[in-house]
Amino acid sequence: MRARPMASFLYIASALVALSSTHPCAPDHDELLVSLNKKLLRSADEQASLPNPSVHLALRLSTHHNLVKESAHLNSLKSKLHNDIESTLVKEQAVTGRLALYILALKSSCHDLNSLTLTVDQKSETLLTHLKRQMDKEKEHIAFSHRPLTNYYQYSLGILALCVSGVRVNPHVSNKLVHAVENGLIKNEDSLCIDSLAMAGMALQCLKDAESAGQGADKLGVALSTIKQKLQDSKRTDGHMGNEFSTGLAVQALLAMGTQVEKCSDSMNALRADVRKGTYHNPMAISQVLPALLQRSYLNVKGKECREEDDSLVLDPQPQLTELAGKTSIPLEVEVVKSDGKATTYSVVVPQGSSLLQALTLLQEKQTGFIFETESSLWGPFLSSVEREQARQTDRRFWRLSSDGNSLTQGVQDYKIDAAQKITIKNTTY
Ligand code: B12
Repeated sequence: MRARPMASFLYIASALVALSSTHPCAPDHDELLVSLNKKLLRSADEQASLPNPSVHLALRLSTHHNLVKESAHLNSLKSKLHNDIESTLVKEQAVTGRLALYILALKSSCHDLNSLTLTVDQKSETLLTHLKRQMDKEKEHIAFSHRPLTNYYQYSLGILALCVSGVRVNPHVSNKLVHAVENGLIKNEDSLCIDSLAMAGMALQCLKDAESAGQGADKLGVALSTIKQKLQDSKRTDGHMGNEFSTGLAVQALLAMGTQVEKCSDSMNALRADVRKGTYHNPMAISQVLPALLQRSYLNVKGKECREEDDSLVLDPQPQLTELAGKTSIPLEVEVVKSDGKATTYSVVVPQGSSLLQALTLLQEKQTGFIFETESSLWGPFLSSVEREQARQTDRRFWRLSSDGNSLTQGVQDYKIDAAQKITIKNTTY
């Protein structure tokens, strides 16, 4: 039989193209991306009391879109979140992180930022003017008490939002972040500092790219190297940096800082492994992981043009959830340690698979004296008061959650009780 060189060449070439569109390390990569993207779109579609700007940002940074639903979500941000931020400003409470995320979300939809204003004391000013003012307050607070009004995560988000919007950032503001990085002041408990360092990395990289750093350029470069090193050093044997919930931001930061994070790298494999396990169901978690898996970062908002976008993402009908009857009962001990060190232990039996929130509600209903309250946040309910004792952020205190001595990596709504254990809720300083 005569060989047909042209046909063989075409065959090999098309096989190579097919191979390059899947990944040798993860043939299901694209499938996982679409599943996360759909979960995020579904969360945006549900009429939440407060639409989440981080969800919008991630939807807009994606390659697949549902333009009608994204535009409806944008409108909802412009009414509900806008009003929420305005009323927080009226109460003179810090709103740096939310305002920054709102600006990033608007930018990601190519919305004209100057067309929106926030009105406080009958004075209407643009969002960017308000953010600049928030950042000045944060900076004054650092000068006065060595820490921001909110935290370094939100401080970095503030710089990032101003920078990607093309606003010159006051060098005194950016210097305070560089100083915090260089002096190891960005520390939260456990791995929480990886998220904050990652956000600082994206903010400082944006400043470096804008070349507005002037004389501070050298210092910026040093701080960026420090962050890069710390992120790389935080890598666990399973490939996660910090923990499952900080890796997305850490990957985004490394990409923004010009470090190659290949699709088959340890960290990407670790993220995909957790997508398969279903670890990322909280919309806030998905919103931080999806851009990383797409090898994008929040810095990509800067050059976004919103032209000729794909419009192929559709939501499948939601599967009916059937309650499993006859669940196993799990005995749970709940220890509360108040600020004076006094500890009380309670017992409760809960159906296997209950959330910690459901377990605490059952315990409260038993009227043993245990009572609690939560406050809503972008991550879900935040435990704020236990046995009438508040752990206030203004006092740098919070109710720290742990199970058999290990700090929880999820909050009360997401953490599921699958086996007998002792939950400790301790009023802690940070
Ligand atoms: C700073 C921070 C804290 C600070 C917040 C106070 C402050 N003023 O600094 C403190 C130390 C109190 C804290 C506590 C906890 N945190 Co925290 N925190 C963060 C961090 C680094 C930034 C949050 C932020 O400012 N966001 C910006 C603004 C715009 O969003 P926001 O929703 O308005 O912000 C508020 C909430 O996020 C809330 N908050 C902070 N952490 C958590 C955690 C949960 C589960 C909830 C519901 C709310 C919440 O505090 C923020 C400030 O008011 C994030 C990192 C990240 N990737 O998001 C982790 C992060 C959200 N925290 C996390 C965790 C696990 C906790 C704890 C459950 C730890 C523990 N073992 O107790 C507790 C919450 C317990 C409780 N009482 O309900 C995880 C959540 C992962 C998940 N899947 O749920 C993250 C992602 C860190 C990580 N990589 O593990 N946290």
